[in-house]
Amino acid sequence: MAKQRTIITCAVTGAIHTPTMSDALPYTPQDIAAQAVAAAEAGASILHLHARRPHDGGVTIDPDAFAAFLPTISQATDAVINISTGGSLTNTIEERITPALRFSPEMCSMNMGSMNFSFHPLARRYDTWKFDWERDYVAGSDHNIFRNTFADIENAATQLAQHNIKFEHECYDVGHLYNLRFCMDIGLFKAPVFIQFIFGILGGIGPEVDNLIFMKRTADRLFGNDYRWSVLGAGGVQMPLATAASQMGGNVRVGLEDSLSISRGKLAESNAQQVAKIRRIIEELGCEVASPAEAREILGLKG
Ligand code: KMH
Ligand code: ZN
Repeated sequence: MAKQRTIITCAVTGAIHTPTMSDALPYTPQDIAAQAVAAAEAGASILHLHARRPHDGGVTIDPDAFAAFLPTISQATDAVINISTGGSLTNTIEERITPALRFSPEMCSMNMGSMNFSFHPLARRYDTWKFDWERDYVAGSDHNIFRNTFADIENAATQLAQHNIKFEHECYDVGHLYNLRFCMDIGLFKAPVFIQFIFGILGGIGPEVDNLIFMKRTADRLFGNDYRWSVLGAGGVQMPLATAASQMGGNVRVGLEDSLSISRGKLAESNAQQVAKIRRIIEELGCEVASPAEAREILGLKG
């Protein structure tokens, strides 16, 4: 019997962590490109990308900032480009989709509900030595509401429809699965969909394996064979939940967007180091990692 092929997505820099938290977090276009290429060489077949301001590492949704690294990545690797439409918590949906509209990548994210957005206390277990969690993630911001109303989702889906982009449907809680089912029923998204089950965000479902099983069981009921899935654990649950997902037949997402650590109390040196670690675990446990061509086939990408 053919071995299961597991797709590794690497989320290279994101919009949450700041360069003050880890020297490894890339924020110049050169560093984002170099780390993305190294992650692909280590086994990531999808690269989930945000842009940052080169002078201070702050988040930007300016398409020109994406233009500063996308060609370098595409020339150096065959990996699937997945552009974030999450932007930052202060951007409107209209602003957040401008990079995807301009570059028409094979994939982009699609966030499936509004929520409070912070890191979950249970996901701190590797990271407590380093961060002031109250300041950095929970209390310090007036902007920790992540807005993704049905109107926002419809707006984004309608504008992006003509580009034939495969969405990474970001589902942070079980209700978001029902939101996705509803949006499919009214014709906004076509089957099969690709769902990212997200754990470790305070405001979403808690980061326990029991909840992963619950999300999977609910998705099975709502989508039947009409979905593929992956797991993202933020913070210290990144590797444990990715390992569990790979053993349940799912795909995985790692990268410095989601966790700055490589193991308990130890910062990761790079995105590639996290990719190499989860690849080793997946292979040692009897599965194989999907190539970019295999990821394209599994997800039915436009190529
Ligand atoms: N930061 C992750 C928890 C997006 O870019 O649209 C989810 C994410 C969202 O990657
Ligand atoms: Zn993202």
